[in-house]
Amino acid sequence: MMRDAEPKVIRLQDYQVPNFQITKTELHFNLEPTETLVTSKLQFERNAKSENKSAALELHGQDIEIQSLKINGEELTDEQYQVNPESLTVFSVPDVFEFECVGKINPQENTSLEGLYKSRSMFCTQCEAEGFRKITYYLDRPDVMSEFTTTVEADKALYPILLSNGNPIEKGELDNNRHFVTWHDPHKKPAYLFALVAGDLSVLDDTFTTSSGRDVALKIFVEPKDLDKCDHAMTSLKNAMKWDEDVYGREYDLDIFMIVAVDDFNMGAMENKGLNIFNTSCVLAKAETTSDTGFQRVEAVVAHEYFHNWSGNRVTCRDWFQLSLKEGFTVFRDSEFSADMGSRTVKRVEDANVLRTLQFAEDAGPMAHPVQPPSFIEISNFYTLTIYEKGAEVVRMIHTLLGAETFRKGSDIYFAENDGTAATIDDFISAMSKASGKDFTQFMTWYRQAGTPVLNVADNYDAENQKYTLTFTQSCPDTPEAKSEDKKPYLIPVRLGLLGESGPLPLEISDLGISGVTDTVVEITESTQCIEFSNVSEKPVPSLLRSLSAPVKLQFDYSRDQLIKIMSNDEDGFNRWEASQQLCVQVIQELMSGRQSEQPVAVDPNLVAAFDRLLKDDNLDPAMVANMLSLPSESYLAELAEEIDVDAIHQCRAQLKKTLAEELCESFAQRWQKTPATVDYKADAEQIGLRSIRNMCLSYLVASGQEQWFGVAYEQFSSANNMTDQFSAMSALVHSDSELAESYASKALAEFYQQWSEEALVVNQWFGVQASKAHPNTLEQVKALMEHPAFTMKNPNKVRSVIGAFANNPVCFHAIDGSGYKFLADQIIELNALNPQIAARLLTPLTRWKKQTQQRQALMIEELKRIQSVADLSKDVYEVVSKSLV
Ligand code: B3K
Ligand code: ZN
Repeated sequence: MMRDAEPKVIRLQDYQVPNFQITKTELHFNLEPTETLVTSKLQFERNAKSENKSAALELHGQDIEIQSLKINGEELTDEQYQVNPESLTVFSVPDVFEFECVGKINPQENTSLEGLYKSRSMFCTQCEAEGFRKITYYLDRPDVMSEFTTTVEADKALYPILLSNGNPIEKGELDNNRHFVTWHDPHKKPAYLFALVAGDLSVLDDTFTTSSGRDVALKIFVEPKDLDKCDHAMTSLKNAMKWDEDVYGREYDLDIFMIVAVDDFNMGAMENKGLNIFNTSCVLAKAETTSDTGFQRVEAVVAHEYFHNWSGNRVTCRDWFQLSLKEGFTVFRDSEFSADMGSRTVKRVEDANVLRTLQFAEDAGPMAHPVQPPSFIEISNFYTLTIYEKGAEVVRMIHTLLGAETFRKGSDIYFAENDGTAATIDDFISAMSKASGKDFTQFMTWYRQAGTPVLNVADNYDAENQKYTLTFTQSCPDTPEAKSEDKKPYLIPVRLGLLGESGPLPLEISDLGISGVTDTVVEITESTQCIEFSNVSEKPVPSLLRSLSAPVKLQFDYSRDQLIKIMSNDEDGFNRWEASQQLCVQVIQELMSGRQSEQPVAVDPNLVAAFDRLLKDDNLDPAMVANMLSLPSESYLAELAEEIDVDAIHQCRAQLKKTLAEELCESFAQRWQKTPATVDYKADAEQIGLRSIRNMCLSYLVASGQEQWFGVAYEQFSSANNMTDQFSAMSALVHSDSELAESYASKALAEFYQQWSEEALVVNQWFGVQASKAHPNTLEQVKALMEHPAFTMKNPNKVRSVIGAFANNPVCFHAIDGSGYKFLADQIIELNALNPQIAARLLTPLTRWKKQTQQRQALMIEELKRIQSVADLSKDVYEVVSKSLV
């Protein structure tokens, strides 16, 4: 971690093919917590594609104590090689040779959770992106693909289960109560997909028969206490396997597929070939302990990792600049899978919320980067919302432009042409282009430019000639890599329709040969472009960017009447939700200006009436009603603001909620009453919808401040048979700003901990709700929670649920005395030494100072500088902090 010089910038334009390939990789692990011996035998040959025919052998490696180095069985002398902190160079090597290394590593002390480490009592690995080099010296780059054979040897009583990629081919007993298992993976793979697990684990077994009739053994390994929480993950896995066959024609390709759940994990999960390793939070689910969102997350992540078997493993990435090739595509795949398993519109709303609050904010912040970044210092910092979520939106746009059938043809071509290779984003686009005959030259802007495009739309109705014109103007703000004026226009697919008095109007766009439909996609390619509709018999309300057909910020000057019209009449469910959000945004912004000019305004009665109609509408999907009643989040409102006033946002949003609650108390109560409570829990779309509307009503009723509802919420909290209902009730009480609610909330919190103290994931939820409370005491509370016996800085889930939740609690984090910033900076400095990836990730809220008020900016910058001055700053934190101070 120590550096004298500034860390090196790695650039896409400098890419060179590897000088060597490793045809076979044979590994032997002698597992001991503090002294694991790793023996590797690697079959090297010079890469025919490399121009440097006499290149020295340069291997990646870090924190490995070398015991022995051999080439073709001959021990190397000190003069023949050189070791640096991050590499090993052997000066002269033949064209084909065997390299053998015995190295010693210390998994117990590896708190970075990268490479081989211990999570509680088990050994596990995380190699993506560059963790394999902490295990043994290697060409740790994704375009070096090798056939792996791995022997794992360990104490038999402590580690009865020994796993690696592929199929088990040999096992046996050894002296000293040790045993071993040898695994062979027939598929060539890059080192980042290597995995090893050893522990005392229980297993849930099942099988899946592929469409061609092969039986695949499915195994989910967990700690024995969690065996009752694996069924949902198993069902999700089987659904995902079937879906990938049906929708993409992709079959699984090994005889065994394993998932292992571990407690200490930096991310959600990892798609290692045949041996996925998961954060427990993304595998375990049970009605009593897991909320509906938890169930949905398990389903999505299990599917995501499974889908990587094709989009990521069979076809991998040539280099890390191509990361979105596998991640964007796979997120698109998992999102379509979830849409097919549940409600498509609800899933789109959820994805749009994440994109527009979190990804748009990233795109506007100091770490903004294109979906294909041109450079990085630490690749771990680029597992971002832009690579994943925006990358998925870019693939979705291709799907929208081509249509499902042609898109599938393109994906078939992509897999056929690139199977078994390390590919690029251009290879993907070329396959889509072959399938469709479409020229993607302009489309590539989505991969090469950072920033969220703004699409401004104005309309004009010419009643005499029955012509309606929409004028689209696009621009993209400055981002670190380019100025707005130097950016090229995007190809923006805009799905749209026109609403008339009594329903959708037929669309006639003669320039584009469109006629007779009520919904279409137009391609905006110019900086300014007009679309002319003919035979429009009345002035319509345009419904634009339906289903969020492009990841842009749409600006159209809607009147409230128009929004209400879209909200109740649009054919597109997504835009009905979007109109409700915009209406709320307008009303909250109006409250904020009133507050600023000290001339308080009342909540627009039109909004109240629209919400009342929603509550009484029994024809709409309850889940959608709940989404439409859900006010835009504080972070979304902050994203929309030019200058962020966290207190005004919080107070005006709360004021709107309270007003709605008071004025519509009756309607909320009725809807709550008539929505059936859960009897026999299922995590299906129907039940999830009912729970969400019921709990949404309850949260308004509690927000009304009437004590009777505190009692009702407490009663639901105590009697609920599932975590969704239990947690929603507690959460409503905790977040109430009424003093009367406090005693109910603290009673619930105490009982909740009592009940769930043995369930780590539930305790994390308990941490999170307390750290998210908008209250002057929250920071003190957070500090106390960090002293709680269940808290440890070494577990990323705990860190996220206490420190992460606090840093994303706008009012408390941005406390005007700077205490929130100072607190976060202190934690980052501590985490920098323990787990650099988590430290860098947690730093994000502090880097977003540009839109804060001047006073806050100064305080935030001061803390960033304090972090920057720390000796031994990891590359991860260095990159984020230095980019945010530019
Ligand atoms: N590919 C992994 C992410 C690994 C992150 C490494 N820092 C999980 C996923 O996207 O499926
Ligand atoms: Zn992924």
